[in-house]
Amino acid sequence: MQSILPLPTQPVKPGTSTGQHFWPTEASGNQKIIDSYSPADGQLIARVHVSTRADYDRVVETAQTAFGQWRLVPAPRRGEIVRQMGEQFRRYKRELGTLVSYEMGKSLQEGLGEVQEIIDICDFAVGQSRQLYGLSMHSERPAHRMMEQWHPLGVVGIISAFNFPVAVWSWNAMIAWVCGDVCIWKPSEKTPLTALACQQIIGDVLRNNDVPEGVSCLVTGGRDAGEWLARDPRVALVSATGSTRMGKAVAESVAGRLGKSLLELGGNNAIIVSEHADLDLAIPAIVFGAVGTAGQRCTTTRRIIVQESIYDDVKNRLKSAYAQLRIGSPLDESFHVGPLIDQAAVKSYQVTINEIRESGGRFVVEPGLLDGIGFESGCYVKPCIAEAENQWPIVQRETFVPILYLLKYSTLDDAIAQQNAVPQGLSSAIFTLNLREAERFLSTAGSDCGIANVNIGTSGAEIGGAFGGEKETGGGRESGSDAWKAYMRRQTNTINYGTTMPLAQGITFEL
Ligand code: UN1
Repeated sequence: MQSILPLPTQPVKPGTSTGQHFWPTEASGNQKIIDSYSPADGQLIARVHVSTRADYDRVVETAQTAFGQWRLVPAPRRGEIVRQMGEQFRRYKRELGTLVSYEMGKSLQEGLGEVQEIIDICDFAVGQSRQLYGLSMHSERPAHRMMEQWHPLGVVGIISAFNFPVAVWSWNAMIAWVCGDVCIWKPSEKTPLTALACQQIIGDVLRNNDVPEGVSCLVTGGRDAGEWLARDPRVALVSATGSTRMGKAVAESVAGRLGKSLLELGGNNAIIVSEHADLDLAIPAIVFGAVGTAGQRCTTTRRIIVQESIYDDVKNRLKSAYAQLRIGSPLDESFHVGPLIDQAAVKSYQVTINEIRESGGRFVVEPGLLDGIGFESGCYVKPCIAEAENQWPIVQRETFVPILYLLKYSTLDDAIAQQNAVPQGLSSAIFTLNLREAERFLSTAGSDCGIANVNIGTSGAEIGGAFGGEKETGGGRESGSDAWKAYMRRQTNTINYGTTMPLAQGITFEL
């Protein structure tokens, strides 16, 4: 396939996204470069400089200086700037969505959907900018007033994953900005070009509004750059999305300096399909949840837990639905499923398939690699379904590929127990038309996940809700609801407007 976008021929550099754009990196011969290949066609689409430690330090210093000014800008005015960014993303939706699809490999529909999430969070953040509410309390002392205020934290580090290369940044950055923070983004080294594109898209807005250099920064690289952020006491909050392994490393480093972290890690999401389910709703939801983004969402449906009386029926319907899946270039809208991100992901698909067979799993829909014309990148695999058991180690792990496990249950208690009996706790769903079952699933004795849905699937969460999960998913919440509080510090204020100095708890202290 020919490149569909005007792509830079020289390596592009990270830095800050306002006036000067990019830091002049030392022109040393040993400057490291990230090569970004498209999994769609295997083409090299960009060469991006890896930030050096010196680049990183300059970025943090600039961000710190910018914070001193940005925090003084009234929040609704910061919201107005975010509103203008939303307009820019509306303008460039097609281009950015296409680039997301090309660099990451998700279908064009989903690439455009991802940009839509950016637009939505911009709108949300604009409203939020006028609603950074603190409470007021009644003091126990006469002529005293108590209240709380929310102040910005400072520098926020955002570590994002390849699977949502731009949306997850925006959930963090747009909210952090209206809160008065400044952001340093370290995108996945697998998708650096989409991150640079976002910096370019908002650059005009920042310049036109005289936003100080350093409010929006980018550092590129792999594990090293992530560790710099995690260990750096100048970075008040590190928001990290990715694997549980990465999240544990970040959490330990940040906790070691008593910093704040916000973690969005692995999921092992299940859908319970009751005998009271409307299968015309359930089947498409399961299939989209399992094969959308080629199984590379943290909300991907990985397990379905089916009531035994309808097990064969569900199995057969899924088989015929999977038989209709069309796999091919993500940029061609007639295909449902695109490639995996890279050859390493294909390897983990193959290793997982072997382990399923060794554990005694039986494939209802067979796995396989695709080759030949259109599949030259070697990243295209067949979504598959295996009958398995929940306690198998392979089922307990999150593998970021389109493999769906089919499990069976007899009672709802058993189904909920299986659903919860994994280390992760991100997203979950039940399909039932029975009110008692639905309410039980949502009750304290129901799903233990951060997201629990009724009659919709596990993926495709809207930005208005708080997004995140429990247990090994990390406990963080991003985007909607009151997730903004994670980006601010709470200050309790007590003001004495009287003429005496009463102490709390009735203590007297006479001089
Ligand atoms: C992720 O996979 O990291 O709910 C985020 C969804 C999307 C976000 C997924 N809105 O599938």
